[in-house]
Amino acid sequence: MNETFIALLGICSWDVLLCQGYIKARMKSEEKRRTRFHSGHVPFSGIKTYVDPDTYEDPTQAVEEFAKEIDPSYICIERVIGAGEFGEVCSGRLRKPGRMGIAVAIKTLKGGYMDQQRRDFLREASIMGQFNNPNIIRLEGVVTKSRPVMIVVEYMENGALDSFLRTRDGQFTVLQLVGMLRGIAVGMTYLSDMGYVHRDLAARNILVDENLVCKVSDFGMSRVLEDDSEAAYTATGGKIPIRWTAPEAIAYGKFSSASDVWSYGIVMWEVMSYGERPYWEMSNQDVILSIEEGYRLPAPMGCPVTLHQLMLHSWQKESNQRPRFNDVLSFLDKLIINPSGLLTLVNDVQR
Ligand code: ACK
Repeated sequence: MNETFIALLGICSWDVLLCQGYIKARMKSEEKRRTRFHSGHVPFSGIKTYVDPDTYEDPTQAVEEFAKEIDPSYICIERVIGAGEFGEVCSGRLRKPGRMGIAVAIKTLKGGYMDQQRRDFLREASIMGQFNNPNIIRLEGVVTKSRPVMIVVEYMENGALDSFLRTRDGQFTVLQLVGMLRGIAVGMTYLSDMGYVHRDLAARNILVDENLVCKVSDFGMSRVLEDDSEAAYTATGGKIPIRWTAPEAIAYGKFSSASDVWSYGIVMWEVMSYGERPYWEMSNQDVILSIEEGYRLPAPMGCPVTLHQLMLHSWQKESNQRPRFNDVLSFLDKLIINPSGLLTLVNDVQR
């Protein structure tokens, strides 16, 4: 890939090299996994698997194991950029001795919290700290030994993907949008390989950096979706972001990487429509009923036919009929290498 083409995609050549290395490494371990599986051995991918912090008797141990403690004097908070369920989200700088300062986002736990709230807050750090991928938000560390308790992560200049796209309607090429989707697919392939199910994949939970690199974030909520304003209670008492969630996960709580693929299809739709709300003003109940009757979101304006087909594929009722994340990724890679597959737009076909 040449430099201009890479710049067009909004990813740097280093990322491409990393990703190419990653693709090869992953293919090898995927082969190993298949061989082991077919020869009757317990499948073991060779890729590190994610450890659920809830399996620790004392969840603070999980934090100690997976997150570095940061000396609070290294952190300089600059301004408040948002509000989370547990407290403010700020931007600032992390200056470790002998290192260049870096821009960071700092999530704080507001005072007067209960022990359980502190555990729930730090749960995200013990999940994030296990991941190491260019398309997953990087955890810098935590402050737990002094107040306020903080989670420090890399700073993403363009904030959340949904609002980012809404304020830039029509300003990117299809190839740039596909580059963003590819980044998310890289992150999700990594998570599914590690056996981690996100459960709340949506454009609002993707962060965008200054080079348009998209990274998956919001890991605290894989168990409880308290923090997501889109999450609504279902008949079975679970709290679920209905519009983004696969029918089997809504109906009987069957969350899996295949249900994350369904959500990925919705993210594709959000990206190609520049942050439009999925199913517009339909009520959650109507969304559930329409999906059950076979209705699926139509292609956004100007969307290539191939991309809408991929969305429809990821919204198959039967979860085992959906593509896996590595299939999605190779499909997008092929389109990026040969963008002629992006030329036919749905509107042309309809005309
Ligand atoms: O769209 P935003 O600016 O991006 O508003 C939300 C807000 O904080 C509340 O979550 C922003 N935010 C969260 N994490 C980060 C981060 N790592 N870098 C930059 N902004 C962030 C998010």
